[in-house]
Amino acid sequence: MRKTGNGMSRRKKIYEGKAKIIYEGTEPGTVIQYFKDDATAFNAQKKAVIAGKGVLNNRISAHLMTKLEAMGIPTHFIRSINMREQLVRKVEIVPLEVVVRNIAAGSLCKRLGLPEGAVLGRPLVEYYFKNDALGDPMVSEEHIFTFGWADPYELDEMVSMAWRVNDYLTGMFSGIGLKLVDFKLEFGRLWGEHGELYIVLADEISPDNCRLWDATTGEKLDKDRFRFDLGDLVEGYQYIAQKLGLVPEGGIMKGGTVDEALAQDLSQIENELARERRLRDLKKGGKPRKN
Ligand code: ADP
Ligand code: AIR
Ligand code: ASP
Repeated sequence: MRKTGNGMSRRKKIYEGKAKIIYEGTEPGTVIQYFKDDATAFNAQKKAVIAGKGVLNNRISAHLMTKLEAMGIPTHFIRSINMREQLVRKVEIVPLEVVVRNIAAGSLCKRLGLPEGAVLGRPLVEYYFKNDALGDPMVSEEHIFTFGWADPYELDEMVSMAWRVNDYLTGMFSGIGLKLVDFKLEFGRLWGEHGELYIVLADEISPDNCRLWDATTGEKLDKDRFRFDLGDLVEGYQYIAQKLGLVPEGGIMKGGTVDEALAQDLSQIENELARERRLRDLKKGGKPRKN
């Protein structure tokens, strides 16, 4: 395949969303997620391009998906391709956004008049219908079953995975001085060799869809910096990546742009973990994963 100037192969674009482009994958049953620098908020009413955001989200999401997979949560993630792209299993996206909240913020405060920062008595799981034209309205289990967006088995799987993701990520972020306030997950359907259905974690987990606050200062480090014009969005994302040990102390930005050589180098590390996972499958005597 011919390469374009920015290292991307020419291939079929399947979909372009607000933050990512989906390309046809290099193997059957796969797609490539390309992380753009575009930032949008409030259903794309607010837009900007923020250098470095895509690279950092690609890196952070690849890392978190790999960790979750190692914890036994099935994900779409296969491997990192380069600093902006990752290969994932192609899934049929369940048209729901599953939001888990530990601390009141954002639309929950607006809807119920709660003070921002109130710690919830227990994690709260909410569902939103994934539909940009309608502004992703909040829906109940009854809506989900009535309109057939997911069946009770699928919803059960999604909710139990969402709780496990919350347990794991809350602990992990707390260990590096960050508070996981809330996050949004998307899930997809995958069918096995015998037609069996698997629900897997899809899309991305990054500061674009998690609220993360510094545990000591309370500083917001996520997309709220963009939503509410707090500035320094990429610095917040980079700080999270540094805390996770994904980028060096000095960061990956050089004079407002990404240090491409460094970012490219770092993007290969996650592949080592994917290789480890394949080796584990082989050791267990199971069928090795193709990817
Ligand atoms: P949006 O569509 O909300 O603007 P993005 O810009 O992030 O969001 O676009 C990525 C799109 O790809 C989303 O609609 C998401 O549901 C979808 N997607 C995520 N993971 C997969 C996958 N593994 N297979 C197919 N589609 C996916
Ligand atoms: N989210 C929801 N829709 C899109 C996104 N990114 C995420 C937010 C926040 C959580 O879901 O980033 O972490 C709850 O969002 P809100 O706006 O409902 O308070
Ligand atoms: N992701 C949505 C948007 O881009 C909502 C948000 O993040 O505020 O508009």
